[in-house]
Amino acid sequence: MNSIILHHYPPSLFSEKVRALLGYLQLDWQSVIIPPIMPRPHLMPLSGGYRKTPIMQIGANIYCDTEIICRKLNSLSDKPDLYAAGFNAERVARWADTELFRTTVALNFRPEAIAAQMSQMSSADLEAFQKDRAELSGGSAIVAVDPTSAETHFKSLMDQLARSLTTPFLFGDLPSIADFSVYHCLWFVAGNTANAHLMDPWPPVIDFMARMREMGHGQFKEISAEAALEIGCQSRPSLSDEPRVDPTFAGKLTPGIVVGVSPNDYGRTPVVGVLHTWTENEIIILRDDALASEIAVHFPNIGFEVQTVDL
Ligand SMILES: N[C@@H](CCC(=O)N[C@@H](CS)C(=O)NCC(=O)O)C(=O)O
Repeated sequence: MNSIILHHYPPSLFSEKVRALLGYLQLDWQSVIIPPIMPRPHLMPLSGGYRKTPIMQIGANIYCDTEIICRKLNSLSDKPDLYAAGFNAERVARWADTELFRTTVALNFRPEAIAAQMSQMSSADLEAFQKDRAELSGGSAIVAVDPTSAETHFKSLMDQLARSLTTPFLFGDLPSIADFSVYHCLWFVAGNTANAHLMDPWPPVIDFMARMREMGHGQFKEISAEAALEIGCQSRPSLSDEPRVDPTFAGKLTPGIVVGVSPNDYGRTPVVGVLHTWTENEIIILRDDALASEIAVHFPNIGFEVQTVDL
């Protein structure tokens, strides 16, 4: 079986969600450290232009967005189902990945927090980083939360969270997908020396973070971006199902039609390919890449837009 490859970089909070999940699920994986800004010349032939981080690769199957990455990892593990807590856990996960995420980014982008975070960067690197993120957001701010309100919101959210943590994890004695989404946002705040103290007044949150951190990142080895691209070139997509496009979600679109799939928030570059699958949770397109040959690119249904493309 082709192994799990994660394309990520250490300070990426969404990558931390997946690293922690790999630790909990005890799945072996291979790590490709990508640059925190574009260009990523060995990854784009695999992802078809999707530029957010992380990206997961299994042979010639590419998973874009942690929502679909986590579902896939859950399906590969013998551990209890992370989605067993049902709709509420999935909604809390979605809330954390959007609203809590925006609040924590606003906190970490306050001037004093940026200074703490970027102190190792040269001014040229900082400028390149800011230019890259402006491109990512299409010129507007990724996060439009006022930094002062962000601190107040964060404190209210911590208060609510502390009162919800009456069990080791948010939905009981075992982790659910919600815990990983909440964890990566708080990990981002905890990792910033100017903001780490903000959680101190809530011991249940601190204990929760310690439990999550103990999961580690599992067993992994580093490989190069070139080696990962070569694996993609040498593999063929593994798709268990015949094309399955459910009209409930796809409307009039049918398998075989050429579409562009893009996130509906930021980093909106469409990935173009032939529609293969569109179900309640997943969209899969097939791409023929000049460098990487045939690649199946997987996206979650929620948070993405699909447009037909005239070639
Ligand atoms: N909804 C996406 C969000 C991913 C995301 O925003 N990742 C940040 C890094 S933590 C990113 O892509 N930053 C720009 C980049 O790495 O190019 C997911 O769940 O994977």
